Amino acid sequence: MLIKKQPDLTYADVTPKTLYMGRRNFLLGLVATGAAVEAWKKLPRLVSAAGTGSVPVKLNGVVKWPGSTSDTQTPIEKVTTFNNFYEFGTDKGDPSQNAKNFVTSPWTVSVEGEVAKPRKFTMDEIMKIAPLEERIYRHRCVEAWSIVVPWIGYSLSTILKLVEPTPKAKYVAFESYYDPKQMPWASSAGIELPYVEGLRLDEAMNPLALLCVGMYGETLPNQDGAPVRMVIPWKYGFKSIKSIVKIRFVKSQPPTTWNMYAGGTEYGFYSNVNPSVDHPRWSQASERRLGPGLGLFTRKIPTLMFNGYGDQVASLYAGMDLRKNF
Ligand SMILES: Nc1nc2c(c(=O)[nH]1)N[C@H]1C(S)=C(S)[C@@H](COP(=O)(O)O)O[C@H]1N2
Ligand SMILES: [Mo]
Repeated sequence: MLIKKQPDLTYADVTPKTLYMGRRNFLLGLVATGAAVEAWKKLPRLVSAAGTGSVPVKLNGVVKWPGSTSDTQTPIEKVTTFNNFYEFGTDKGDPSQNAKNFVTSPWTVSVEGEVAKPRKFTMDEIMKIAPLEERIYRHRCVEAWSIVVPWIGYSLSTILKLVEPTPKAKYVAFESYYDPKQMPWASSAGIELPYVEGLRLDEAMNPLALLCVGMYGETLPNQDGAPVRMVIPWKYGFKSIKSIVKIRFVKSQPPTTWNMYAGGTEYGFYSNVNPSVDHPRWSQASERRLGPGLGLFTRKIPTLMFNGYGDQVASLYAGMDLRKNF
């Protein structure tokens, strides 16, 4: 493990190398050294150095979704420089630096498997299938930090219905783009790639599950999962898979990247936000919110069951033991 004296700390140094530090040790380190503030002071430099590749463009005609949270939004500067996107490096500052030249056009998403009408959607088609909505959601990472983001997109169910799932379809499997040439950092990420995720069909059809093409009024920055990603606000952040190329309807529960990690002992398939079920290596009872202000984090707040979206999703899990199905 790399240990530096405080004055030498850089932004990258205070971000988690989960594979040799562990997510919990990262958080403890951040609190213990006060390095978060130091890191944040350096951020403006990182931001101005970014942006030589494809740049987000303004999205017009976006309608305001009525269910948005009134929680204070996290500033765009923090959401776009504090990322988890292991294909582009495992430090929080890596994706904003390393994904600058990520080629996201042309792009297609193949929707296939147990469906009557499999189809490849171009990004142009995806942008026009339904009116784009701005939905301000809380996003709670399993590492116990959280952000509040005005995402743009529409319910995943809209596109799923178009391909007409057969009665055999019980789960939906997602796959991220993976190109070792564009993502040389991926080989040391310590997870299996391409990144894969999955939902039960009824979870995928829940209106809250967002197919996301933008944020803060613009198309997605590369580091946040351009050109199209999922946002599933009642589940831990890693379920919200980025840069999707394939959506496949399947008969049985699909493998997922973080569930495969550590033999499924650390990250469950469901991974619903749940303050009463701790991660084996840390508590999930509270979280650090990234908000406005000089420091990286504004305050520590209690974590809510289903991240506060229980009214809309709790019924999906009626009768299930959420400790067993964590
Ligand atoms: N393909 C891919 N998707 C991913 C990840 C990743 O490493 N690769 N990280 C996940 C995790 S752990 C989180 S918290 C969110 C972070 O999204 P953000 O960087 O836009 O905040 O993306 C998720 N989607
Ligand atoms: Mo996460």
